[in-house]
Amino acid sequence: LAQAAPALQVGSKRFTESYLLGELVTQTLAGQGIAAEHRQGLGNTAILAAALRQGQIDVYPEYTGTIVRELLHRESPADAQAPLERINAWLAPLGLKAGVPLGFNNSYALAMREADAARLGIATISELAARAPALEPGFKLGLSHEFIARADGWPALQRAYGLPQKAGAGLDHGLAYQALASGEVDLIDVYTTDAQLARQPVRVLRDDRGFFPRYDAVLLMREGVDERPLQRLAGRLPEAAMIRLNAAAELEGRPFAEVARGFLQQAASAP
Ligand code: PBE
Repeated sequence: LAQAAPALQVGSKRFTESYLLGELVTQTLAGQGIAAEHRQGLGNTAILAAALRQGQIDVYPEYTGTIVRELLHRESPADAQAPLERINAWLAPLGLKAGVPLGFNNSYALAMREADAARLGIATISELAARAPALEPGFKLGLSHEFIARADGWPALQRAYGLPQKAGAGLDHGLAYQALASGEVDLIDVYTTDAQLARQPVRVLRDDRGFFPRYDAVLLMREGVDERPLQRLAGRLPEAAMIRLNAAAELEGRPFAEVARGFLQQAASAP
């Protein structure tokens, strides 16, 4: 008797977009009769990468800049812009590969309340560094835990721009906009596909020194995973489409599985 193949284990990180992409992957497989299970919100990047390498999961949504900087520890600016074939040559010794570029970039950025940014004349990260002496002594950063600790996060950004501010205690990214709006903190790190960016009076500071690499969304998987059934997701998510899905889940409170199903049904009937 042939044994049924074990269900493919799909992972996701603990933020809205990752949950949604994990659902899209799981449902795309299931729709083709491939058993798949979504292990939702397992943790941060380090935890997902370890789970993948240890075979606890088979695939999860990841971002090119995150792969190059955080997983491969390659620091040169050129490496972060490397095409997928190069990235895959670096991933091969780890038994991993990246594929199925989804169609959008989701970068880290810094943001302030619009009113403060306007009053202080801060539009770029360089200006944030230059105006530091003019900021109230209580000017408080509300950075997400992962951003504070990452190779492509706060410590390196601080060095690149000479930012004198202290990182302070980390917060959960899901709470950052609320903390900024209430005045509890004055500066947060954002993800550029966050749905709240369009709904709140915040100013995203221009990365005028080009510190952040591209973070193109891809699927990171174990070498043995057949990526062909997932190819139908390739290029299907332009940035605006991803922001809409994030809004449906985060602002309208719709369940991830339902938002993903709606998207896939629409995609199936589109040319
Ligand atoms: N990002 C930007 C990060 C979080 C914000 C999506 C590239 C990541 O998950 O790697």
